[in-house]
Amino acid sequence: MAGKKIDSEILRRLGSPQGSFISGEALAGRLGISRTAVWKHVSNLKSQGFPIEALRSKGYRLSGPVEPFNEISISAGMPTEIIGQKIHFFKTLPSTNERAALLAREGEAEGSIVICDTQTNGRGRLGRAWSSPPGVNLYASIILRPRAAAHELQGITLLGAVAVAETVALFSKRPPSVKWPNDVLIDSKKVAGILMEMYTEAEMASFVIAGIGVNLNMDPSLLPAPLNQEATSIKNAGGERVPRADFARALFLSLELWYKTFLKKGLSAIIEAWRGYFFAEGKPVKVRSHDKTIQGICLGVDNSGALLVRDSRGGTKKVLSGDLVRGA
Ligand code: BT5
Repeated sequence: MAGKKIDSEILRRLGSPQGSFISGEALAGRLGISRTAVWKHVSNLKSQGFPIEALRSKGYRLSGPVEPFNEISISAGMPTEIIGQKIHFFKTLPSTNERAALLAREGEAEGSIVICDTQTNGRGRLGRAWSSPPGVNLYASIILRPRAAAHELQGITLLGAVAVAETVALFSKRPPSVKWPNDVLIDSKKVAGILMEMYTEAEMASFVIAGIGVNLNMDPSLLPAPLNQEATSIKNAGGERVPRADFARALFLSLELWYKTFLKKGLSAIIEAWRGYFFAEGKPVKVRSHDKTIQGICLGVDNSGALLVRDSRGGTKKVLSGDLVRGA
């Protein structure tokens, strides 16, 4: 039996009847594998966030529900009007942003979501990778079609960050913060990243792909160094196991409300909310932008979402894109 098949067979057997223990020996016998192999599979499932309790004298049992994660569980009771009228769910994709852009080019309506369990080529900015293990996190891309000129959408990444931070705050024991331009942190570690990709036609936006990755139940120690020290998940930061479909629905609602605010009032309303989560205003920072590093005191962001930094000579630098490093 292949690894994944064994995992789902273990979950199935632990799930019926709910709550009763089944010994490692019995599981091994039924699956035709060794007890050590059972233990390894169970450890792996636990690290993915499945609620499995292990007692030496009794064996293993499920200590909570294993929620289904698919288009049906996500769309059940979806409280939105624009986002999520159509959900394209996949077990595996190279990248949800890539698939959403393909669909948008073919005319897919605004609000459609591409979401998957795991990505094989999840993307960050500037060709960086986004680690996307199965069974634990959220990887989604939403197609937006704002009628706006490209320059008006410069700071739209902050819209994604506000919606993600607001949703993380609902599910997390620890408060989230935002790091300019596209990170959400818990306890100074990255819990989510946003990749807004704009496609233009004659200076106008033809569509925007809002790509969002949130670490919900992932055990960051499974990531390679140094990422295992820099990343966290809501569960890892002392939280409960997060039901992925519930989180997804809450996120899409928040995104829709902020998107409507943006369409009505512009970016300044988004920036005001974003500031409430920003930790670096008034603090010394280092910003890497292209091949330059700028150091100084962070003055916050301007109305277009650009970062303002006062350098040692008292001049103010405006940074349109880059990476903020805390504690310069
Ligand atoms: C981002 O880029 O933070 C944007 C990430 C967007 C991911 C979503 S998932 C759904 C959608 N489909 C995609 O293909 N992408 C989007 P950036 O600021 O460039 O940060 C990338 C850096 O974050 C990497 O170089 C790593 O250092 C770190 N990183 C990678 N995977 C991570 C993870 N799972 N958790 C925390 N940090 C991670």
